[in-house]
Amino acid sequence: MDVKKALQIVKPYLKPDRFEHTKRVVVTAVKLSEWYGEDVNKAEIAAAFHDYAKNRPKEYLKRWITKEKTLPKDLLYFHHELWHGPVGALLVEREFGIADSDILNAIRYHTTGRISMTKLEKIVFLADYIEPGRKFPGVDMARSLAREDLDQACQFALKNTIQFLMEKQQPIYPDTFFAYNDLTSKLNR
Ligand code: DGI
Ligand code: FE
Ligand code: FE
Repeated sequence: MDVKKALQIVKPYLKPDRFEHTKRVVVTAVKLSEWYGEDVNKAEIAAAFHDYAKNRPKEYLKRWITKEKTLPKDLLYFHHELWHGPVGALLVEREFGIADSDILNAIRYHTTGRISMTKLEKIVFLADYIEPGRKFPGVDMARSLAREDLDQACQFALKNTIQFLMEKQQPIYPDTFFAYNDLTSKLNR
């Protein structure tokens, strides 16, 4: 599939600003792929679909997680923001026949991260975090690290998110800690 087709598919499912965000994530993911030697088409497709399920009703996402054997039930005990990645990956696989597991995992884990992320997973995770429309404390640091080192940039983004959630007394999904710990021990070796 080419990226134009992917964007054409997702457009009707997304609110206008979400679609604009998606296009910026595509552009950012392409840039990161060129810098870090990832397959540009894979990055474009994963980025185009990463928020495919974002604007579905909470109850709809919950129903998928409850019914579908392959989706982790513990998601239901955490913030509903975490549901659109795993459900999105499942829908994209079923509805459009996208079979590349790396692309599906990049969609699935784009919010939380996880242990042993692939280059593509890191690129989509980071592109989502630093796309030019993002404005929050730390985003400029993340952007500058993104030019230097993919792992350092992802580790910083994870740390910043963990700190942000802790400040708000929010629970943190274990995969986010696994991702942070994994990159941190790699970087300290
Ligand atoms: O879908 P987007 O808005 O583009 O971005 P996203 O999929 O990264 O969603 C990010 C939101 O998820 C952000 O506001 C933080 C929130 N969140 C809630 N619990 C967790 C979490 N993010 C992570 N990484 N881990 C959590 O446990
Ligand atoms: Fe998202
Ligand atoms: Fe996003």
